[in-house]
Amino acid sequence: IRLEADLRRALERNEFELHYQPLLRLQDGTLAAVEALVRWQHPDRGLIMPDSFIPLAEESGLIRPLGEWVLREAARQGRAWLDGGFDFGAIAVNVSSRQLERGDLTATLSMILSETGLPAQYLELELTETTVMDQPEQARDRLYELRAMGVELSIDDFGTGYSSMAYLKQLPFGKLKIDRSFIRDIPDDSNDVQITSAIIALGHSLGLNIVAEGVETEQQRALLLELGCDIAQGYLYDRPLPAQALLQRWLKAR
Ligand code: G
Ligand code: G
Ligand code: MN
Ligand code: NA
Repeated sequence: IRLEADLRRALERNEFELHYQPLLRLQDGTLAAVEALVRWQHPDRGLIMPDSFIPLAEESGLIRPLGEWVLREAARQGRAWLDGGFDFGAIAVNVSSRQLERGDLTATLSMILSETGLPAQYLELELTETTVMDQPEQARDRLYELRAMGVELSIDDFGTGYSSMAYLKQLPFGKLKIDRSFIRDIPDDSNDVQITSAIIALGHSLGLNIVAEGVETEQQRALLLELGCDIAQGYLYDRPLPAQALLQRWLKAR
């Protein structure tokens, strides 16, 4: 397969779509946000998951046009939900390091928000520790520009990379998402319970809202609530869903 050409053609033919997974407040079970996750609806091969094409899109540089499509589609959908009177909290979009390093992300985003009419406070950007640590100085300036526009910033997959707390403290993040590898074996694995508990305490001390990813069981939910975690995301609640299914299952009229 000529994947780069395939991806390019898929963009032209509009074969990508976004699915949305709910994030719930642990205290009261209300919807805090939805995470947009891209899928490729291939005419012959069916639904292709991002793990099979995001790395290739990153290597080839196509992640920039694809990432821009994702941002625009998420903003369009958010605006449509607002117009329909539906409360979705905010839409979180994953941003790869190739998008951040370009330097025009703020301008692109600002254009997309004005085109679609989505107020910036309804958008969150998820960046991994690795993305941020790649070029720490540059990342800091760009993150401040983005935050100044009014979008929320989240640290994604926290705990899998290496980043110093002293450095993270200087960055304008509002949320920290604990990687699901730490959540998977709680409450049975006491090491993971200790790690999760420490990340929650540390994140709170930096003023961050804490999200647990990959919550699959009622026992995990109960322990996370007890540990003071703010928000949970995972199959216990729902999988990423097409927009229409998310609307029916999770969105309420204001
Ligand atoms: O559900 P899931 O298989 O959707 O996602 C797998 C991985 O692909 C996750 O690590 C997720 O962050 C990444 N991913 C999903 N959608 C996007 C996207 O729009 N942009 C980027 N850069 N990564 C994405
Ligand atoms: O951006 P990030 O790497 O966090 O992407 C989220 C990924 O996690 C997506 O692939 C999504 O489908 C997946 N995911 C979300 N909830 C669960 C869960 O409860 N269990 C597992 N195994 N994966 C999940
Ligand atoms: Mn994410
Ligand atoms: Na993650």
